[in-house]
Amino acid sequence: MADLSAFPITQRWPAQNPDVIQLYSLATPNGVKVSIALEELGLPYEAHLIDIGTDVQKAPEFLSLNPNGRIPAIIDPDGPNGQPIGLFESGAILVYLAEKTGKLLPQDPAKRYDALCWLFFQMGGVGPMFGQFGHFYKYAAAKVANNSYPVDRYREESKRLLGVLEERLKTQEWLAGDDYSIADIATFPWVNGARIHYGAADVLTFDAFPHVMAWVDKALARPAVEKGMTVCKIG
Ligand SMILES: N[C@@H](CCC(=O)N[C@@H](CS)C(=O)NCC(=O)O)C(=O)O
Repeated sequence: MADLSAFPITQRWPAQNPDVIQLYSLATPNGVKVSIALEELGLPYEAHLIDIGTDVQKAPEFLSLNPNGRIPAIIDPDGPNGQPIGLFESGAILVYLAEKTGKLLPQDPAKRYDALCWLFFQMGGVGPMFGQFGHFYKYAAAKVANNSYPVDRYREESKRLLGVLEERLKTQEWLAGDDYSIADIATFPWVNGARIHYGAADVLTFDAFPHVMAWVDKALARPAVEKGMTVCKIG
């Protein structure tokens, strides 16, 4: 049985089965990326629900795994050289899982880098911009009731990013080309999240991006996605 005692997070969220990947997450657009990837890859894992609404992600035990105090994070008891490894940042976790299994990332070097371009486009663009848009449009709406600038800025930037995705998906079935990859897994939950969490399909003019919406629906229809979206869900 794997020894995870070097990871203080396991004191607060004990591993029932320390031999499988430990997932610390919540079913947010960043959180579901990892549960979807684990389901797609068929890797055994144990999920620990981290309710970020209670700020437990800022507790010392959680910070010991992710000093940035955010979900998702994982421990793989069977990491490089068979040693346990802890990881945070959803993009890094997706690359790790893809490389561990040799799946969800093209083997061909040029195609692999293309997939990484789209993965980082999500990490540096879609995630932060959509996240700020959702913050001002929904969660902090009362605080900016007299100032439309934050909503205007992040709404327009989110629409611009949707336009970039639309152009790509006019000619490619998936973001990295022919094959579904971690670039898709990183990105479609954010577009879907704007719809279900922010109720912003109209304000982000989703109808103007038909290829993006068809791609989201195609991803959502995958059984592993359906399952992955329910892991670490509250209620
Ligand atoms: N770049 C990080 C972002 C993670 C992130 O922002 N997670 C949010 C939930 S979607 C979170 O944990 N928020 C809690 C907080 O900010 O305290 C990643 O992709 O893993």
